[in-house]
Amino acid sequence: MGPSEEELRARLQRVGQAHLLRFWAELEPAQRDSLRETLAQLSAEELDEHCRRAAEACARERGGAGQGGLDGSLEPIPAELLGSVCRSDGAMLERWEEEGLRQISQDKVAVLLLAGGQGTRLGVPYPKGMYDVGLPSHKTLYQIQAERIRRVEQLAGGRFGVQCTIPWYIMTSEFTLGPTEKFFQEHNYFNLKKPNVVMFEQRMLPAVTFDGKAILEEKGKVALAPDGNGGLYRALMENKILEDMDRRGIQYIHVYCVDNILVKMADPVFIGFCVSKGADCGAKVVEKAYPTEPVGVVCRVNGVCQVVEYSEITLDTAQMRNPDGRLTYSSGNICNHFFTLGFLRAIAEKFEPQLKYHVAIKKVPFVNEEGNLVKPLKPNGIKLEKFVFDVFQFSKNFVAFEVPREDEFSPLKNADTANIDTPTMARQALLSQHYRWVVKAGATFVDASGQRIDKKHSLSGDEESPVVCEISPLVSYFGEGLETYLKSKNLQSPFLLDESAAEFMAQHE
Ligand code: UD2
Repeated sequence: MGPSEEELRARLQRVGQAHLLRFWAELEPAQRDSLRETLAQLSAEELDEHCRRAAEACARERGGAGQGGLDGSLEPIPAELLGSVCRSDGAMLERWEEEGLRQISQDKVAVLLLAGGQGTRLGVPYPKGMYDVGLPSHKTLYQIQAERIRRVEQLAGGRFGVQCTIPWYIMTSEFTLGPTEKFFQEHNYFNLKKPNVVMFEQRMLPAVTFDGKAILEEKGKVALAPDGNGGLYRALMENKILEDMDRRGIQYIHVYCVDNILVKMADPVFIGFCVSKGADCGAKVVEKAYPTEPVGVVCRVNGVCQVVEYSEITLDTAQMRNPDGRLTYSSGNICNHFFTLGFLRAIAEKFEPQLKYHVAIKKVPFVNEEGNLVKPLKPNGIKLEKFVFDVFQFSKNFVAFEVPREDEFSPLKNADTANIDTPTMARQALLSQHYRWVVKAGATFVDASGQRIDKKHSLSGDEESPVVCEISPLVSYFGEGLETYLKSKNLQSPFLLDESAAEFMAQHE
């Protein structure tokens, strides 16, 4: 039993939020319980603080303080902290890969997926990880990621002659936990062992009006939103995830966001690079494609490494170029981070309260005083979010690692009606990559009459693949090992190399 109506009303009245009980008399007992439960998650004082903070931050932002405030203090990230795939020789890349595989083979590496977002821009009513971008296999993002985990476990285990496991931690929110769990159950956890897939939930916070009132989205329901992907650190603590990692002997964690179809799960090269540099915190970056691309930039602010989000940098700064024509702030964040367990512990136990809240101003549906549902045409509500990368400032040894965009970054953000980051673009990015792998492995695509379709040995990142060619992650994680099946073979489009096709091809050399 929670507090009585009178108690609840008195508490809310004290902090100017009694409107949340406006329709109490009309609510069914179950609705009352649920409202009581939501309100119990924050004390009246916490609710008051949250609402004030939101209104103040929003007033500052609307007064123009958010944009440009940082410009004078920015510097690009120093070259010595920035590793790069393109600028490193093959032997070095192999050494990093070997180091990463060694750590994986010793069960010291975990992956952690940030999957609590609402995916509003994509506009589907289910979690983004369940999205099928229309590959020939119709695999969803979750399935692709699960299979990459299995393959990289095999690669590391094979290299060092052991069996090894990469646990998969998945941060969800009230919106995504139920459907994600159900989806994994229905797909038998994509043949991963269930105890090695650990789902946990981040916190939700009320959306607030510009004058500091929590919003009712239904008569008995407060409008809540996840507290941003930086809610991770609090969620790690509240769900005792760091203890779980410690029990398993995990030392290194690869954190990534759900929507990048090219994500290299537990990327051995990135992990090996970070471990070799003795880093406690690292970020993968790609060279920004154009000034207004919606990615944060990794840079220094007053001498401290951090990400400045795309919404928080001015156009003038985003457009600055070096004499060689490259963007001055070119290290685009792709939401792929490396953390040591020790670093995560320090954040969770000590620094988390210092992480700043970012303001998102959104259209939040609400019930008006008459009890009617209103879908606002203009933004009316404030959501406060923490960002996962805001912890870089606490790192003792931060590194960044630049990777080729065409191999590692194609995020699914928008529906196909948009110009960028759409399902079609994600599908094309993967098919082009697989086509490049297949050509490199020595195969040729021919049409029905045996004519060669394309002689080119490599495609540049934004070129469309001339054929439909998909390789299962269970067969190849990063293009490795394909010669065995494909050398000197003539193939026809559409071509799908899954485990059974690979077995067949290996037997019919
Ligand atoms: C993220 C990065 C941006 C850039 C871009 C590249 C942040 C804050 N920004 O921007 O710098 O790298 O990705 O694609 O990281 N999520 C949660 N809980 C939440 C909100 C989001 O788990 O409360 C997850 C979400 O499910 C997704 C990831 O965080 O996996 C990124 O979220 P987003 O799509 O809202 O971030 P975006 O594209 O604005």
